[in-house]
Amino acid sequence: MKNYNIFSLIRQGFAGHKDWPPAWREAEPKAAYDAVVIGGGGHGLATAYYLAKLHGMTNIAVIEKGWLGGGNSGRNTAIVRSNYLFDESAAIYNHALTLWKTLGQELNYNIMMSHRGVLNLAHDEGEARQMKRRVEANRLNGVDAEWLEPEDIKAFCPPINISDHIRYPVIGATLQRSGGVNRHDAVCWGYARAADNLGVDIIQQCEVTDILSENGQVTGVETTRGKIKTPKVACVTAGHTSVMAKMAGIRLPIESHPLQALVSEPLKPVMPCVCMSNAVHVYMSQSDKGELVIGAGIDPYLSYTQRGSMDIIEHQMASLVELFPFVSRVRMMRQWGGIVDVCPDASPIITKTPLKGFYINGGWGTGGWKATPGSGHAFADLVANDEPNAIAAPFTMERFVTGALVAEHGAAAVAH
Ligand code: FAD
Ligand code: PYC
Repeated sequence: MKNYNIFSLIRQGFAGHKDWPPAWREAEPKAAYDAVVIGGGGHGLATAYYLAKLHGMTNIAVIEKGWLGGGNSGRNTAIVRSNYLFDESAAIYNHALTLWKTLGQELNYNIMMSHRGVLNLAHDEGEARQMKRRVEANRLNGVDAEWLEPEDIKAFCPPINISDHIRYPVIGATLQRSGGVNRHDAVCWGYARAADNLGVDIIQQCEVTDILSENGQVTGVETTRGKIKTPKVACVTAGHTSVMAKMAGIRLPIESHPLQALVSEPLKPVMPCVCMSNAVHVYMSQSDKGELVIGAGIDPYLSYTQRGSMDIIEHQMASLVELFPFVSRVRMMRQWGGIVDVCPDASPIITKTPLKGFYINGGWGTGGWKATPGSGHAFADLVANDEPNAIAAPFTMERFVTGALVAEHGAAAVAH
């Protein structure tokens, strides 16, 4: 592994950052691989890294149509938490949270993981009852969770408005102290560099245009840079999961929606934690650069455009200004969108398919960032061994036939 330590940083600084070594090779596609991962977002790169590291599969490639992290991985608001309702979800999101804690050290890359705590607000009695139930369920599953009354919320998050005289008063909140935020592009780059060091070819600007098969078995992929033979294709293309599945003759119960976010001008530290509200569809944290990072619910129509509409912004800002009045004096700088693939139960799909050698990891909807390391870890196991491990098993596509759904609309927070 290349050594990137404080001394190399100082050396590079004095050298004027000339000859800074690329973090990974620009690989040319080979004619054949043991496996191809489609999608160079966090989940795809993590999958490749764990395939190489834990399963000895190093003759593999990650194929990305744009640039690494240019999809949802680079567009999300990087909130990490594991406070989902059901045991199956707690298992996978908590697995991810455990991996996040040491991922920076493992990859030798500063992913700026900050466990600053995540508040989920309740605004009426019905919501409060459901959230208190989730706190109990979380605790049974070893997820740290607390219920806070308004005065405790104010102490934890001083800029919040807990007045009774707003349209949706805050009557309580759940708090996951181990939740927080990290730096999404650093995660992608860290995984990419570590996978490259293990021999994985990372190929950008290469779009997969077809999945090739013979007699029910994958034989390769067609790409904009030629045909690549492989017996295993791992499809990790958030926002385009059903498009890719269709190439393999598979129809998925996924709806694709825009999800947008925006950031303010940079401020001095003012927002100490992440704060989310399902009811009014808004959430906010503050980045280490000082920008307020603000998001909303999905744009309700189906679309493959990576931008959102103005009325969502108007609603989210109106709600935010009530909850955090200081925001009314802050200028907003940038807005963008991603495309999120939403399953009927707001849970992901991690699955083998009727086409042997074709595996799908997608449908994470508005909440897959937090799962990145756990998802990659579990999916690599499935791809290497052709059997889902215990953590991924509840999320196969059979659940849409058997009805064993993992309905997480409440815990999926703002966006569903
Ligand atoms: P992506 O990063 O989208 O990677 C998929 C890649 O596949 C893309 O780079 C794409 O270019 C590539 N691809 C697609 N088709 C092809 C093809 N034919 N050939 C080759 N490559 C292809 N989740 C949270 O947990 N917390 C949050 O705070 C949060 N906030 C969000 C805010 C916004 C605005 C958005 C849009 C999403 C948010 N999410 C959040 C969801 C999260 O971003 C995603 O679930 C997660 O990043 C998905 O990661 P991925 O690696 O699967 O997908
Ligand atoms: O799942 O925590 C989440 C989330 C926050 C913003 C979008 N998704």
